[in-house]
Amino acid sequence: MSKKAGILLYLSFEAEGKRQVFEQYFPDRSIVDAKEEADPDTTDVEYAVVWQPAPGMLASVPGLKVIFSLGAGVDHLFHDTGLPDLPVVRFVDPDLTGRMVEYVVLQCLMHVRQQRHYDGFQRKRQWKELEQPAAHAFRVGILGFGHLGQACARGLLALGFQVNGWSRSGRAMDGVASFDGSGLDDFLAQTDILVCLLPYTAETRGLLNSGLFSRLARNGPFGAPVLINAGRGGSQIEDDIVAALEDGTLRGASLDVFQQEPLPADSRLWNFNNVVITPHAAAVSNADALVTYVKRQIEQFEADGSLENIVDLSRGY
Ligand code: NDP
Ligand code: OXD
Repeated sequence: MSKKAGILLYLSFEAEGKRQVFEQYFPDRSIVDAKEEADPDTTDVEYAVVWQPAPGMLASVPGLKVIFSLGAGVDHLFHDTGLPDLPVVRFVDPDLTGRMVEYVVLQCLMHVRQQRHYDGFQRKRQWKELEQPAAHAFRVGILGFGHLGQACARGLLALGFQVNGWSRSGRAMDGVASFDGSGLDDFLAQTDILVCLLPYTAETRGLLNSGLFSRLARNGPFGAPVLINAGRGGSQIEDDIVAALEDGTLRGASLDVFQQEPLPADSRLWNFNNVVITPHAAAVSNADALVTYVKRQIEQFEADGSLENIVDLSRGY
């Protein structure tokens, strides 16, 4: 079998057999693991699949043509100031999208159905019922109304939630009130549950702060609003979240992403019963789904030069 152009992998985390999956799907291409190999031979490499690549590593691959991000987000690439001027393709796939919908719907229901309170009662063997508003009484505001935000909106609408979406361009969807970048205040004033699915860019850095929390609705079923962030930790100010939970500005939170990951053991966020913490696990990239996606894109690229889901590097997402 004649060898086709090779693929370079660089995954900053424990890759759990991803290399083997690539080798299985691409028997006719060399797979070079630049994280694991001391002196990787990249002479025939034209594609790279990466998560947090070492700065300068991609620029050192002479024949590189396309960079694939292991995830939907691409901020992990930008600490490499020498990133070569090549197309960057991000991971957009029904498997990952479905996982994010599961996470967001679950977290909305956890708060709406007051699950953490019931968990507390159960631990104390207490038979106690709380007043329970229905899903349709809650306004879920989704910050970042792109691929994932819109999919989550569909899941929430199916359960009866009211849904508002905020995006730079004011993306529209049937059954959803849309707000553009300039409509943030109106959007927040109508939000009982704030779901952040924003990419991390210069504009979204630190957006989830005290000032923003104080502009959320306080006339919803529970009075105080809830924050759910599965976008990026750099968009949140954790000291402000702690303060807002302590003074009641926020009723609760579900956080999957953090300013520093892993979340340090001494973070005060661990202390709150009404904060659901997960380890950046809302929507992992499944190996088979990822490799199938990369394979399809490479075949298409080699056939006609086209690629899907190319990142606009000037916007940062
Ligand atoms: P998209 O690019 O499809 O959507 C991004 C959305 O954010 C768009 O609606 C965009 O507006 C909006 N946006 C970006 N910047 C601004 C801004 N400054 N002001 C207002 N709106 C803005 O991305 P995805 O939906 O696929 O993914 C979103 C993010 O989710 C990823 O970047 C990643 O950080 C995170 N993620 C987290 C995972 C996890 O496991 N926790 C897993 C996967 C992704 P417009 O539509 O106008 O362009
Ligand atoms: C992603 C992620 O961006 O897992 O896909 O965070």
